[in-house]
Amino acid sequence: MDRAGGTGPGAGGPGRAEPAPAGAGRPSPEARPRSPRLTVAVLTIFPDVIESYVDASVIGRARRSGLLDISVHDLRAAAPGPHRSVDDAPFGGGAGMVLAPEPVFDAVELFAPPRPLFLLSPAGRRFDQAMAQQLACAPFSLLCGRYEGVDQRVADHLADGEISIGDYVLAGGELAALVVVEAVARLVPGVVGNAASVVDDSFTTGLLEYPQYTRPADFRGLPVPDVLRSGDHGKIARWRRAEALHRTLERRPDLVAARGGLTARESQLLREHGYSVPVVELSGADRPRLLTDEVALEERDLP
Ligand code: JCQ
Repeated sequence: MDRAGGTGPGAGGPGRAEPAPAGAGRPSPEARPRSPRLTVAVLTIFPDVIESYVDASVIGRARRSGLLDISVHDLRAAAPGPHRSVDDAPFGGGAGMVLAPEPVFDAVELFAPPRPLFLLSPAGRRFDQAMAQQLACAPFSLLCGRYEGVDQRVADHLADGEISIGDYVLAGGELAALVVVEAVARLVPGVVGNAASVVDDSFTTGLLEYPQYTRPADFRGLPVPDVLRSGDHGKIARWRRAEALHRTLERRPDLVAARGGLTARESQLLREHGYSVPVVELSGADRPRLLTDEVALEERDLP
């Protein structure tokens, strides 16, 4: 997904000025901040898994530049014995093993990771963009569970909270921790090249993103929409807004409902772009209320 700033279609279009280079008006990527803009610690029995992904991704570049302080700690570090075992059979019986409290408490006492410390768990609070934005503001730590579970005393008396990345079960918290680290890290100014791309994101605007195209203008007979090659930036912005609204209505009507439905201007914009507008119940001239269930089921064609 690497994109060099200012080299895409339209940047060097005929008769148009080059856009400002990415990073204009901001410190260059090489300018190191005196202190990191975000500190995160990850505790895991697979530190190499976390390290290798972090190193290979955009997070690694930001870490090397001093923007991010990401430390990865081995939960086995404090575990005794030649086997450094961290798990044991569950009291009361049952399948599988449980991550024992002692190595986890010992590791937290040894490494003193920044608080709050969150356990990754399917039983946690659901991670979303709003949580990512909150986490991007201050140091925190992530504890990766494994096996069939983690001794409850870890959640009750060591962790400050539990985070779930979704309603499914992983073999361990490592992938969940990487999801959280990446979603949070890219919100830290300077970690991704273009600050606008973070602001325009889905879930920040409350809408899914509009479709994107790059060269060639015709790929195996599949054309790029003419409007994007028109050079009319007002028209392009309106088309993108209409596409984002249309997609979100089709695929995630819950997101439209969560932002209070469509405004009269948004309904108008959809109609101007040839889209039908879902049945709405007017509850105010400016922000008509949209009946979520009807969005998917009933669409009414308007002139
Ligand atoms: C995180 N969504 C799923 C697996 C037990 C804490 O106990 C457990 C943790 C895991 C790893 O995390 C997940 C997960 N968000 O599976 C089993």
